[in-house]
Amino acid sequence: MSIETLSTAQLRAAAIEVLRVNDLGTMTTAAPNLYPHMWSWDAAFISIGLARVSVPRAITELRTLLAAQWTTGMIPHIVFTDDDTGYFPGFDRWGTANAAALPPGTRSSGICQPPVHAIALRHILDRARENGGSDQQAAESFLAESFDGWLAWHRWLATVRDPDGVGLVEIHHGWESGFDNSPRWDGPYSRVVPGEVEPFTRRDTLHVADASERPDDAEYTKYLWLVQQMASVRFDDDAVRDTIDFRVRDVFFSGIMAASSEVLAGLGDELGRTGDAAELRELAARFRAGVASTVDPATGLARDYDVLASEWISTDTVSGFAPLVAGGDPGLLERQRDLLQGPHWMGHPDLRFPLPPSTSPASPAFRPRTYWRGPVWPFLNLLLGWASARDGQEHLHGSLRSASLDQLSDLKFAEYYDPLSGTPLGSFAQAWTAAAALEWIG
Ligand code: 2M8
Repeated sequence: MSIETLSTAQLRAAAIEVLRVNDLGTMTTAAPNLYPHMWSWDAAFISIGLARVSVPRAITELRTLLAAQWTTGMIPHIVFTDDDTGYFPGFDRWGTANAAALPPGTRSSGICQPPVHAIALRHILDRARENGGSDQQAAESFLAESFDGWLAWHRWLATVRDPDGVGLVEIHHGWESGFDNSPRWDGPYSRVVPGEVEPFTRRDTLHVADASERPDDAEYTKYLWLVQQMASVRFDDDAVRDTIDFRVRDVFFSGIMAASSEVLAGLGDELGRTGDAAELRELAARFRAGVASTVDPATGLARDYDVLASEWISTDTVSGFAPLVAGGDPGLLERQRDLLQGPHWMGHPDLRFPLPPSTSPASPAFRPRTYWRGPVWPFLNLLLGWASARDGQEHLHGSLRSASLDQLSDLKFAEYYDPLSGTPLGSFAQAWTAAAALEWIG
């Protein structure tokens, strides 16, 4: 069914139902069975969708996440519910109970994810002001209440994760990127040699139709080895940097850092926090420049950097479009927009919908059904759409919007989609996919 035959009212109602099913009251699970906890960047996108339905509920989502912020400023990538949901690795396996920076009474993982949160807060505030009245009051007081938390988060990323001030965020686990098993990380992971890893039973493979779509056990052993390495130093930031076998400057994370710092600066202006706003604008400029510095002149795509191997990571993945998220030099962005809409990406002739796959179908690394190795991720298209609207690119925004609405009109709200057949894959009723639909509908 395309969006022409399905009414937007039906799509909206179905998306709202997905958010309702995942709603635990003060947090929304990323998906009903596969991801029964709160994930950091999922929560940000979810709150964008929630703001189209209920501003107070959207605020609650971000407030819950922020309540789990570590004393260092880090916002953890998973906030666990109190229930034993069977998700692996759960709170106990993470070993974060021994971390000095874990706030008392909270249960979280010990790594982070990209900082989309200020962008989400901006959306909530905009919706609240459109509504006026108590929504506006609630969003404005939440901004005042939470600003210091978001500022501490950005400062932590800028200092602890970019100690040399190169304008790129260093990550210590593929999970921090959110692009778990992307070809981006094949090189760094090939050099991770796990020591003794405690025995484990995976649960993720129970919730997908075909286990070959997920990372294999050898990959998972490496993921757990890195967690063990961090736990062995109680997740102390400096000690982790000295211990960990995975240190990569993540260009897409950095692009989000740039964009989000700019947005947070604007929110700081509204509160009269002039000095903080100026500091955030400097961060935005630093990370924009960092992202632009990675662009491979031959391909026009941005690259990650493997710190331990001292080498660039060149892949044909959607992360190469980090400059489009970061914003910046008009010439660079124009070249990137041409590439994005060209035959290796949105314009590839075999695509079911003209949307960017996570890996280009023209790349030998492309796997159309395997998680972060090829499928289309709807929430990423929303992010690219937001950035294109910010930059006045109505045409690109419109193309992403109409193709996304067509894709999502299957009402499955899948975690990811096969770019060639359009088949929904991974978890269904994935909350950030439903949120993306709500935001695209508007
Ligand atoms: C996936 O990651 C988690 C680990 O964090 C997993 O595989 O268990 C990724 O797609 C990540 O980007 C996402 O935030 C998370 C929840 O949707 O699932």
